[in-house]
Order: sequence, then structure tokens, then C-alpha cells
Amino acid sequence: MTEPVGTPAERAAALAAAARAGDRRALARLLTAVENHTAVAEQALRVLYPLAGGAHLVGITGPPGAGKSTLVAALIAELRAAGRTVAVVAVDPSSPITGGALLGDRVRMQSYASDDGVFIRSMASRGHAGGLAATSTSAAAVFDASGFDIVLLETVGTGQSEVEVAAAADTTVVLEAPEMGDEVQAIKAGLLEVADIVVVNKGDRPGAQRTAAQLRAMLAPPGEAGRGSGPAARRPEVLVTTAMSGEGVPALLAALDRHRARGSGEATPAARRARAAAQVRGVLVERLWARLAAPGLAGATDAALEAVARHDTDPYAAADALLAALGREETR
Ligand SMILES: Nc1nc2c(ncn2[C@@H]2O[C@H](COP(=O)(O)OP(=O)(O)OP(=O)(O)O)[C@@H](O)[C@H]2O)c(=O)[nH]1
Ligand SMILES: [Mg+2]
Repeated sequence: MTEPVGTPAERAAALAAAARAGDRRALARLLTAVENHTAVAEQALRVLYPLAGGAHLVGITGPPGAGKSTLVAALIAELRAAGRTVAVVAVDPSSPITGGALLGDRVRMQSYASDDGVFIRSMASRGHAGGLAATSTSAAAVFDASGFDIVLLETVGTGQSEVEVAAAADTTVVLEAPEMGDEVQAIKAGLLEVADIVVVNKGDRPGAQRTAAQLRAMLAPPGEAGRGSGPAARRPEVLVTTAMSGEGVPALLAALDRHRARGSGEATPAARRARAAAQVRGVLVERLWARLAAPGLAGATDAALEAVARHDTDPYAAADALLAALGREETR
């Protein structure tokens, strides 16, 4: 489509309609708008959000180099073979030291350039006003409303915001690699809490089955010897894949479908609430921060930040004082 004209609302409506009609350039523009938090993005989400909810949102997280991008590429191949459409939001690590290839490079090798059933968007993991969770879940909503069957969100599971991104999905897959050793235990504990499915990737490496067995033991409720008893409430399945060859990927897809089918019962309201909370929290922070930076309060905000920087006051007291100042401004 040509560059839409008019007010932000008009441009947003035009872009949203075009994206829903399958216009990839319009979709790309919308995603850029979402990433830059523009007025057009906000208006477009107003239109698109009520139309979203049909896609299966799958978070894929795990430590750097576990094979997330390789697995996403394998899942794309599997999904396309089954005739399903797939969009990917890949939060690429901002540091190149992990040795992991960017998803874009991986998938370019398989060339889906002419396939309308695949759309991949990489986002930098730094500098998201309102938080990574808000940006990536908004991008997911754009894909969802544009009719993709499944939206994969790849994030490196190292920080809180990445965990939030994963937790905002309908189904969260946590990836581990067999040889990662003890230092990953700490990451594991935090990450495993958000896992619906745990995947030990690099199944071709020695120790993969043993790692899977250890994880199964770790995830079993205490006192429960194996199977059967009690409400097997939220014990994640543990699977082994070899993303490089595609081995285990059909089983993972089946597990994803099962989780989704189950989720339409009782798990979904909680997952949807978690997603809503992550999104609203991100926008709230952004809005509050914008008001604090506006002319009326910028002076007070600066002074408070200076005071914290000098250690004259602590961040909690400064935040409370700024919230009080916001409140006073409201009643004026
Ligand atoms: N042996 C083996 N290597 C794999 C497998 N899957 C991925 N790798 C390799 O592991 C390395 C990292 O893979 P990526 O897919 O980039 O991992 P990632 O988790 O996306 O990494 P970051 O995005 O940097 O966090 C690459 O060299 C892959 O080729 C596998 O199943 N077996
Ligand atoms: Mg990656």
C-alpha cells in the first residue's frame, strides 16, 4: 500500500484494515509503529485489540544459546508443512557475545521470503518505553488480529522483563540445553516457574535424557512418586528435541496443541489476566513517566532524581514523593 495520509486515527485505521487484508507492508509499518510507541500504533491497537484473541500465543524462552532460534525455525517448518500460518516476534539479544545466530539469519537460510504464511519480526531488547512485555505483546496482538494461527515470542530468559514476555503468552516453553551445568540452576528456578512445557534441546548431545530426567524429578510435586495422585495441576511436560535435525519437533507441536486445548478450560483466564497485567503495567509506567517529565512536574522530577543520585534520599521515598506530587497536580 502507499503511505496512508490523514490524522493518526485515519492512518491507523487504514493500516489496520490493510494488515488484516494480508498486506505485508502495512503489517510491517504497524509493527514499526508499535515498536516506536507512536500515536498511530496506539490508535491501531484500539482497532485491532478487540479483533485479537484467535491466535495461539506461544512464548519460547531459555538461556542464551539453548537453541531457541533454531527451534523456532524448526517449528515454522513443521507448522507450514501442516498448512498453519505463523508469525514470530524475536527479541534478539542486544549483546552478540552468546554466539547465537539471529533468528532472521536462520530463517533467511530456509527462505520463506515468498511465503505469506510466515512473518518474522525481530526487535531489539533494549529501549522499550513501557517495557518489553508491552511492546512484544502489542506486536503479538497485531499479528493475532491479522489472522496468524500461531504467534511465537522468542526471548532470552535472563531478566525479569523477558520472563514477563514469556508469561504473557498462552503457552510458555522453557528451553534448556543438556551441558549447561550448575550455573544455570539459578536461572532454571525462576524460569521453570513460568514453564508450561520444558524442552531439553540438543538431544543429540550426551546427557540430554539425563537432564530431562532430572528436570522431571525437579518438577514433580514433593511426595508424589511419579504419576497419578492429586490434581496434576500445573506440572509441565518435559520433552527432548534436536532442533537442528527437527527430531522431537512434531511431539512439541502436539504438546503445544494439547496445552492450548486444555487451556480453553480453566488455565486461560489466568494466562489472559497475566498478559493483561503485563500490558497495562507497561503502559501505566510509560504514562506516569511521561507526566512526570511534562513541564508541570519536570522540575520536581529532576530534583528527586538528583537527590537519589547524591544518595540524599532513597528511590522509594523519591517515588512516593513524586506520586504525591502527581496527586496534587490532579486535584489542582
Ligand atoms: N548439537 C546441537 N546444536 C544445536 C541444536 N539446536 C541449536 N544448536 C546450536 O546451538 C547454537 C545456538 O543456537 P540458537 O538457536 O542461536 O540459540 P538461541 O537460544 O536462539 O540463542 P540466543 O538467541 O543467543 O539466546 C547454534 O550454534 C546452534 O546451531 C541442536 O539440536 N543440537
Ligand atoms: Mg536466538
